[in-house]
Amino acid sequence: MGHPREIASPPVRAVVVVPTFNERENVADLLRTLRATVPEATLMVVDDHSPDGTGAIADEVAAELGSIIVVHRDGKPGLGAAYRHGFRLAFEEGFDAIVSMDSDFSHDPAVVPTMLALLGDGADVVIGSRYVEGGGTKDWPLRRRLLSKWGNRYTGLVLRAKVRDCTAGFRAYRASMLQDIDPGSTSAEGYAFLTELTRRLVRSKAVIVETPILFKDRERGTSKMSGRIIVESMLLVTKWGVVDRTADLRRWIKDR
Ligand SMILES: Nc1nc2c(ncn2[C@@H]2O[C@H](COP(=O)(O)OP(=O)(O)OP(=O)(O)O)[C@@H](O)[C@H]2O)c(=O)[nH]1
Ligand SMILES: [Mg+2]
Repeated sequence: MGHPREIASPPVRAVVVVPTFNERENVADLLRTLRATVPEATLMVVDDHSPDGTGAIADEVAAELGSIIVVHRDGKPGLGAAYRHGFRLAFEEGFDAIVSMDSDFSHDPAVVPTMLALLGDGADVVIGSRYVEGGGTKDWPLRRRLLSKWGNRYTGLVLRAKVRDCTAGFRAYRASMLQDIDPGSTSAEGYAFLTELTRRLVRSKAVIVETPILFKDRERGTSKMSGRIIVESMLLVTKWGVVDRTADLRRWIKDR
């Protein structure tokens, strides 16, 4: 969406933010793979005191590899809260580019360099998209495929966003753009947090580029997806749609 700006400063310092909850079978492999794929990038694990010891494993790998920040969060777990925390730290540390991704290898680390290059070409945000040409999902049960595909269609329609994958968690942001839309003031707990950011990016007229990804179902560990998180997403998207349409109508009445 939009056109890359003519003068783009390539992001210099990048951080990859990875929220984890009970990912002991994935976290070490992921950190090592990321280090090999993007050796210059700092890695940040945001763990919600996973009972399975994910945080301690991340600490060990961090001590071995260096340039890995491990955040051990207290309090109520949640994807939205973990990202709000991680992004705040990334802003404080002054990174130029912030990548977000899942820790279960559904997001292929090999795509990160492409995403950073697209930021360098002038994108404000690069979305790893399942729903642009060349993208897709692999090994997902039909129920998940339908939920994600139609959930995304509904979200795009309601938010009037030309983004095909509004709920994607695999993204690279120009840090200044992400800071402008103020993730700290969002409220969603689950993946609706990502939709909330999409809505703000669209409203801020960010240059959004979608790059195709193949989303693979997790091979190890267990899903954290729940009915509550799905319902939260549907309710919030519908609420945003009503709020936006009401504002449009008010403007229309005022202008007449
Ligand atoms: N810190 C933190 N991370 C979480 C939380 N819930 C999920 N995550 C992480 O967020 C990422 C996405 O969660 P997943 O459970 O893989 O969700 P999903 O990809 O939609 O579903 P599955 O692939 O079916 O498991 C993974 O890296 C999780 O470990 C949470 O409450 N706190
Ligand atoms: Mg997953």
